[in-house]
Amino acid sequence: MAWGSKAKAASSTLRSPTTGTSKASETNGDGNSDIFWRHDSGQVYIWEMNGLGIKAEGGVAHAAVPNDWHIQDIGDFNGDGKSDILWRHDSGQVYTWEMNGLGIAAEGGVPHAAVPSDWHIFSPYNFV
Ligand SMILES: [Ca+2]
Ligand SMILES: [Ca+2]
Repeated sequence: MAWGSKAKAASSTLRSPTTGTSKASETNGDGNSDIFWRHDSGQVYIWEMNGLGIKAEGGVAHAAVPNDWHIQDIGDFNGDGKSDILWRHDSGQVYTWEMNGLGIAAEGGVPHAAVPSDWHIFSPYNFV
């Protein structure tokens, strides 16, 4: 699947990469947290963990994500027990990846106007 059209427009203003990041998540539903890596180039990679060992690993089959998109947080947005990725663009756009193991089951922009940068996501919680 291709990154959203607005993300493609943003890639034309790609900034120099700064630092890579990683976050723990639960992408395959086995109850063990997994490690979600992001390279300075924008590539993303997952380690499916089993204690101290890596059960499986691989790059997410997706184009590199420009550095003006940031991993804002991780939550289970579709309630399938697997963590999903919450992206936010410098413009305020919000985008999600619904993960399934090393792959993306679905992705898309949250149908809402861009949220100005002076609004900050505290964390995804299950309010209802
Ligand atoms: Ca897992
Ligand atoms: Ca999920």
